[in-house]
Amino acid sequence: MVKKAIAVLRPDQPDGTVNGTIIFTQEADEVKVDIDIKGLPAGNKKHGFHIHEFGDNTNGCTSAGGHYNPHNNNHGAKEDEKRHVGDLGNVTTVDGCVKEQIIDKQISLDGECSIIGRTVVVHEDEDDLGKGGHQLSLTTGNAGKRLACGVIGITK
Ligand SMILES: [Cu+2]
Ligand SMILES: [Zn+2]
Repeated sequence: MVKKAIAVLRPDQPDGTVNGTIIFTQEADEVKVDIDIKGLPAGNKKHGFHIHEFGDNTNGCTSAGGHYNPHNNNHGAKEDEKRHVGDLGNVTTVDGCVKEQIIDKQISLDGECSIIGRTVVVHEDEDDLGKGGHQLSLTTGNAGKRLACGVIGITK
């Protein structure tokens, strides 16, 4: 059983500045996500933060595909029962950096909804959590460009 996983975020573009480390720890019925990101735009701003389906970064973060959605739901908020499994909402910067912990019950490091081998993405814009009324709200939360991403791999 996988207990711990890590994703090292790299910028999507060669001139990108965003990087960081995301550590996933499997607890009894939830996963603890420790987020450490640097190089986001200055200020205090929200950025969409998701697990995307594929662990493929061939063509930058685009190759990671859409939000990980094994149950075929609409995009939603982390607190919604019906959402993409990959919908972890937003992270919030302080002076361009993020240091926060998320606890989530839908993602898992094992079994049916395992996120191992998929990709974490941090976006340029705020995720509207499916409620923005934009044509992209129910698929991507209209979170804009992919600034950085990293494949989730098993660690000790
Ligand atoms: Cu995303
Ligand atoms: Zn989604």
